[in-house]
Amino acid sequence: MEIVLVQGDITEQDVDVVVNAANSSLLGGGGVDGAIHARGGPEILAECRALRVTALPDGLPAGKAVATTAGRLPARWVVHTVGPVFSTREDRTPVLRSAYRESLRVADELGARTVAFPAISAGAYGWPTDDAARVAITTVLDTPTEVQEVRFVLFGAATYDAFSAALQHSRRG
Ligand code: AR6
Repeated sequence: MEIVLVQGDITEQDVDVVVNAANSSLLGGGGVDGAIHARGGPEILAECRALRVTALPDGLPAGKAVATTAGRLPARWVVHTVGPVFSTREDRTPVLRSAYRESLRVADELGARTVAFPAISAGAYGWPTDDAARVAITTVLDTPTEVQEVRFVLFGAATYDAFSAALQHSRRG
């Protein structure tokens, strides 16, 4: 599997799966979530609402993932996952790892070959960028998957640089 780093907007990626850094409600929010629903159109929210009344009445727990249509996005599917809110009292790294792993598992179920990830939990959920990057890169490299390209789409230069350093470190190690 190849890891590609891009500085840009995840909603513009022409990939099989775009991963959404959602919240447990699945009913939208800011950041990546807001951008995906705004650009992808109402079909995505309609499917999320349907999931809430059928498979996920209590919402999507942190560390889990679920797929919907990608609406008007160039991608074929959106895989919604929920990262943990960063905490100084408790190490929630296993939940962050699970968000990446479960997203790849759902992507494999869909037969996806290309998957774009944002820096899950590194925005509103407050995860320090360098550690978010390290966890993201090491988890994806450790996860058995049929996905051929994992593209991390990072919004700013600081996040891009953190992922770049984490990727170089993993290649040295
Ligand atoms: N493309 C790529 N990256 C982006 C984009 C974009 N269009 N927009 C923001 N980022 P966040 P979280 C970056 O807050 O921390 C939402 O309200 C952003 O700069 O989207 O997991 C949800 O509904 C940061 O580096 O996700 C939840 O309530 C990274 O994406 C909550 O935020 C993740 O930031 C989830 O918080």
